[in-house]
Amino acid sequence: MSYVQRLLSLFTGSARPITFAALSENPDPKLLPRLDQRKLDESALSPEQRAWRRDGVVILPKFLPDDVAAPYIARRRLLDRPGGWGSPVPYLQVPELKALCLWPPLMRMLEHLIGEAMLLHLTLTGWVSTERDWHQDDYLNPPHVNSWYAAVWMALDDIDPASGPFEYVPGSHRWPLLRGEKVRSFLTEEEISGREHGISHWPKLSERFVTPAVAAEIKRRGVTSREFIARKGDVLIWHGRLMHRGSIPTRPGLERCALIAHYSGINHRSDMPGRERDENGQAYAVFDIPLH
Ligand SMILES: O=C(O)CCC(=O)C(=O)O
Ligand SMILES: [Fe+2]
Repeated sequence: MSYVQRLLSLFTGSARPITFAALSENPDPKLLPRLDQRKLDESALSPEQRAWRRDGVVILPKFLPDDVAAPYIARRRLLDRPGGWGSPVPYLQVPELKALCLWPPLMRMLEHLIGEAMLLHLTLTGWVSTERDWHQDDYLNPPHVNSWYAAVWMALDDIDPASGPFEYVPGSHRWPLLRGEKVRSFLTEEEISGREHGISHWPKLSERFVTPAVAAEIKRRGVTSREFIARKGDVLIWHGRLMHRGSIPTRPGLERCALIAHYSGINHRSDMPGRERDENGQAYAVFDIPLH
């Protein structure tokens, strides 16, 4: 929508709230992973695959052994910055981070859920909540990613409920999918093209109408959300279409000692041609982004 059109709609009083329906669609089921198919023989599925299908999350208590997480925790503690590295891909320069994100049992679990080997391409290393309000991650990616996507929330210490835990709506991975193209149609050209350090502005700018649209949809459906109050070593894996947020801490500044890593199906990221493999054969995307 152009600036003039928006201005006009304000004057004519036709500015209605933008609904979730206007921002989302049902993707072609043929393009979705096996566990997202409506019809499926569930008898042969593992408990984790059933949970994934039912809830859009898998919770793995005490999945990370202390000695696997310890090298990264020690390295991250040296960085005296609650927000973590500014780079979206610090795993390129921090070997302890890369090793933890590509830990083979975790990678095997991701493949077990998505149905193909996964490619690491984003990490969030802050030890505070992102405070990013309701969204599905999938729409922040190109449309062909289409649920060939998973993100992992690793508790590196016991999580205080006042620190702004991860919050999600179980089963919302079966809702229609927010689409970047639809979201951008409500922004101006300048808002869409704006970038800083190679990062687009539109996801942040669109929160002003995406957040209320999703909040209204949650209310309309009468569903309740859940918080992940994790103990050290617990892991939560969530679906690219799951509605979730980093909740607002009730005690601001309280440490939330977690690592978040995002992955896509290795055959579904033609937009990320630069890749390498670690010594275990696990794949990660390579970008020309220095550590910062
Ligand atoms: O802060 C959080 O727990 C949520 C982070 C998030 O939305 C994401 O990593 O996609
Ligand atoms: Fe997210």
